[in-house]
Amino acid sequence: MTESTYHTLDAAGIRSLISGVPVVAGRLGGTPDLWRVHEVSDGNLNNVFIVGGPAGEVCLKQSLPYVRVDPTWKMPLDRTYFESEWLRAVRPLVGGLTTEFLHFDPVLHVLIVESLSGHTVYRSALMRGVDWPDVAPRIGTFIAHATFGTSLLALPFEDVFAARRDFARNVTLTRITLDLVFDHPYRDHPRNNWDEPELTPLVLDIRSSAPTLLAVENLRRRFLSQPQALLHGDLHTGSIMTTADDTRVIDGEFALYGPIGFDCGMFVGNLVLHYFATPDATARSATIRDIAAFWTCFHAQFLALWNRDEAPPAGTLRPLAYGPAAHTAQLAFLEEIEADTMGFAAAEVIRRIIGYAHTADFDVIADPRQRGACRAGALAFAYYILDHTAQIRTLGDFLRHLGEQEKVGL
Ligand code: SR1
Ligand code: MG
Repeated sequence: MTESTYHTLDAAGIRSLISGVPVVAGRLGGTPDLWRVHEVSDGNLNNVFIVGGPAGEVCLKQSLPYVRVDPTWKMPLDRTYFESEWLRAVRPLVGGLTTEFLHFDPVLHVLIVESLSGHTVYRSALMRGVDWPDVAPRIGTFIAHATFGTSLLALPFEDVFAARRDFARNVTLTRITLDLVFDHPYRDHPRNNWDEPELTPLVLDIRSSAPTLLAVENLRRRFLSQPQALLHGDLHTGSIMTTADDTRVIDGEFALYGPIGFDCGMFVGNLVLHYFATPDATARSATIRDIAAFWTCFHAQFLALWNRDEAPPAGTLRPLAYGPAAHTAQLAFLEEIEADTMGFAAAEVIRRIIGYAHTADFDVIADPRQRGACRAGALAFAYYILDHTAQIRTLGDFLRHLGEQEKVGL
């Protein structure tokens, strides 16, 4: 008999749950005794399992009442609900660039989606040294379609307001981002950590730079007060599963209405981390190419959606002006997203180096001194971007400065 209250699932519980969900059981085929359950939990927050049967596989994710990697850090269970809602909202907009939604259980806080066991986490693929030039532009396409399609540019304001109300309840994970990205790294906090003492003078410089702190305050305010579109909210390279030919954005549990440049910036920031973790000039050039291709694709697709010929749905905001001035106004909105992208990217780099949640990118560097120097290079770059917000005005400027870092830390 299935229990009717929340409990963390083991293999037997998973078989029992799925046997009551025909759409999932049918996908696995056979009977529950034939289903293999394999735990693949990898992220910071949840338990994740791959379940396979004679006919196919699914992926099952269950919220825990705490942070998976730190059980003393208690958490409510609602994050799989927000991930389900995010998936249901964006999947029709982005098609095969995310996973297929199969089932959500509101008592067990379980989300079941299509399995991607033939795909690799993008961060792991980058660390292995693959060069898949189509992945970054696909992420540009993903963000353009997911954000345009959930914004006031594509939906009646009544629908946008209803979605904002729903995702505005995702306060626990929004609080995590606010604290871990925009607050703790800029002061002494027990959750901050870095291994290399040589980073400490740089950290103290960052914390005493008024332009940098004001730039972070501005980003923090924009993160909370610019509900432009439904964001993924944590779009780092570990939230992407890919092959050379097929790319999926997963893990939308941090979803919220916010500034579009936040998703762009998370992605760009994680490519910047990869850049500094790669002591190889060819791979570094490929990363600069990828960031440029991402932005070019996002920009072109967002504009194309805005200017498509088909009539917008009834109730959406009717354009009041056309012609060159209207086009200039569209470009100005994209410049605002571009400025946000650079700022959020820099904030993401800083928190991944000195904050609570680091990334694995630098683990590929065996020599601790070289690893420290590469981390210092990334930190110095992000500091420069925030400290020179007024001078670094375009992503071209950002990438030119990145390209000048060849010698930094190596
Ligand atoms: C306690 S959660 C820490 C980090 O992991 C997630 O993936 C988010 O990036 C969050 O900031
Ligand atoms: Mg995640």
